[in-house]
This record gives sequence, structure tokens and C-alpha cells, in this order.
Amino acid sequence: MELRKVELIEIWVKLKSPFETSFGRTEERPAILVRVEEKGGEVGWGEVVADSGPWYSYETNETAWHVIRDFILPQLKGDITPRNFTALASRIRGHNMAKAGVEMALWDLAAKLEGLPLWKYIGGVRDKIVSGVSVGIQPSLQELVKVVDSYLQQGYARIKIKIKPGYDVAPVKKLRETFGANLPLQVDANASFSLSDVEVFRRLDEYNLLMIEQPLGWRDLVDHAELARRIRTPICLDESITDLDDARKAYQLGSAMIINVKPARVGGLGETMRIHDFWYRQLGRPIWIGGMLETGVGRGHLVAAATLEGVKYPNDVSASSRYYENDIVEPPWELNRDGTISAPTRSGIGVEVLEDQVRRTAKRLYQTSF
Ligand code: OSB
Ligand code: MG
Repeated sequence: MELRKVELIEIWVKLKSPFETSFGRTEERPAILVRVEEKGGEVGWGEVVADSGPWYSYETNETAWHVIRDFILPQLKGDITPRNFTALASRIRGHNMAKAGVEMALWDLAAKLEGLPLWKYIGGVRDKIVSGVSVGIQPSLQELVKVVDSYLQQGYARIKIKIKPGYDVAPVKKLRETFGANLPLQVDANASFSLSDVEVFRRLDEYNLLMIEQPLGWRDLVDHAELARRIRTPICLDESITDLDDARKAYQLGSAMIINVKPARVGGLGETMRIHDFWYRQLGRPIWIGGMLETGVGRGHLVAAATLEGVKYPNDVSASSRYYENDIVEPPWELNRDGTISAPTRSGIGVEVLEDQVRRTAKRLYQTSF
């Protein structure tokens, strides 16, 4: 496809309630929307999920804006497809969230040109995905129980709670006591522990968690392998897996049984599919799709990714209403009573961006024409 225009639109979106993890607290977040338009006038949308500070990863909305404007956009001349984009972008080291925002806009556009929902275009196999919810660190255990209870009432199929040193075994124990042994439950430490905390994980072993996500360092594979040998609960990696190569090394070292694949973290849907094909098709191991508090645009790409065959656990892909009073897409992403989200029937990501509203509230804009 040949592009005629690309726009970056930065908006700030306010969360319904603050989201707290071991690395900090978010009340409002930036989202850089990437709008690509091809010669015939068809449009695709992507979202850059980098936060305002380098907490989850080193990328921020500022670094992403810079990298996209100065290094990615100048390369988008001539025949561009989501597949050849990966090769063009490979000269740029890292900055996966910046790359992913553009790459996913190209996938949306390519699927629309084929008249197919994106999930079908990428070879997805299911028309609804299982939706779990990620619950931030709460001020008290009573508050935690209340919040979890309300998500269960809404129908979410699995609960993930954030943990950090000092807020680890107690919240898990409380949830097991309150909601019983059958609640599908897992924890995410966001890299806040070290190998010397193995006792905490041995105690967590008693609570039949589905998995422990990213207990140790954000770039570590070696200590995770050691921890995996010392505990029973499966380890799931998030931060440590930034591409297929990391996944291969995690397998060789024995660092994880499960990967939380976030398309944004690995540079887009292409790398998501490569990791999926290796981890699931070659190794027979499960993956699931994680989130970054996406607006309805990024959420659409997550839904598509979660239809891939090897996605065998509930995803951190919840309804628009989990985070936002009013999403920027129409229709918003809704939770079905059975804890699923339906994959769309319309082409591309399957939802319309409320473009007037987005432009009216934009914090900054950049546009380039070819
Ligand atoms: O570690 O999975 C994470 C949100 C922001 C940054 C990192 C993480 C998260 C979540 C929430 O857990 C995922 C979501 O609901 O979008
Ligand atoms: Mg995580």
C-alpha cells in the first residue's frame, strides 16, 4: 500500500480510578494515536501506549514522539505493508512501543483494504476472547475485596492482582479466604522482587495461583530460571520478553512456562505472531495477551491478538468501562455476561474512532504527507 498521510495525535485520558503497581500510580495517561491514510483514502489506527515516565519500560510519550517523527515516518515512503515495516524499522534499536503504534495502524489499514476484521486477517481462530481484569494495589485488604467483588459481579473470568514487597502473601490469602479455592487468580509483581525473596514465593505456592507474572528484574532471564527451579507455581514473563529472541532464550534457560505477550512491548502484531508461533506451535506452551491500559484503539488490536490459537489463558483485555468513563471509540468494547469480549464483525479493529472529539482534545498534533 502507498501512504499519502500520517498523523500523530496525542491525547491524555483520565482513568476512572487510579491504577497502582509496584512502579507507581497512574491517574491519567498519554496516548499517541497514529492515523495512517493510504492513497485511496482508507484509514488505519494504532496507539502508542508509552507512559509519561520510564517506569514500566524506558519509553515515554516524549521518546516515542521523537522516534516516530524523526526516524520512523521518514521511512514510510513507497510500498509499505505491516510485514515489510518490520524490516524497515529494524535499524532502530529498541523503542518497541513507538514501532508498535505505527505497525498496528498499518495492520488495521491492511485489514480494512481486504474488507476483513483484523482478527481474521491475522489468522485468529475464535470469535470471542476470554477477558480477565488486572487489579491495582489497594489501600486496604477490605478495599481489595470490594473491588474484586465488583469485577466478579460484572463477569470477569479471572482476577490478577498487583503485588510488591510487603503487599504479597496477605492480599492473596485474603482473596482465597473470601472467594474460595476456585477463583481463577494470579499475581503480577512488575519486577519488584529479587531472588533473595524466594520465601515469599514459596508461601505463594500454597495458594494455587495460575501463575506469577514478572517476579524479578525487568531484563532478567537467569534469576527467573533459578526461581522457577525452586517453586511450583508457573512463572509468566512480561517485561523481560521484548522479542522472539528473548522468548527463545527464556525457553533455553527455563525462565518461564508462560508469556504475557503485549503487542506494544514486542514492537507490534508481527512480533506477537512470531512469538506465538515459537512458544505455542513449536513448544506447545501457552501465551496470553496483556494490556497497557489502552484506549479503544489499542484495545481493538489486543482483541485481535487474543484470537490467536495459542492464547490459552484469560487476557488482560477488559471492557472499555474498566478504565474509562467514555472511550474514544464507537461502539466501546463491552463485556459479555460469560466473561468474554466478542471479536468484531466489521473490518479492521472493528470500531470507529470518535475523531472530532479526539482532535478537539488533542494536546499536540504532527502530520506528514508523502
Ligand atoms: O504489568 O501487565 C502489566 C498496566 C500498565 C503497565 C503494566 C501492566 C499493566 C496491567 C494492566 O497489568 C493491563 C490492562 O488492563 O491493560
Ligand atoms: Mg505485567
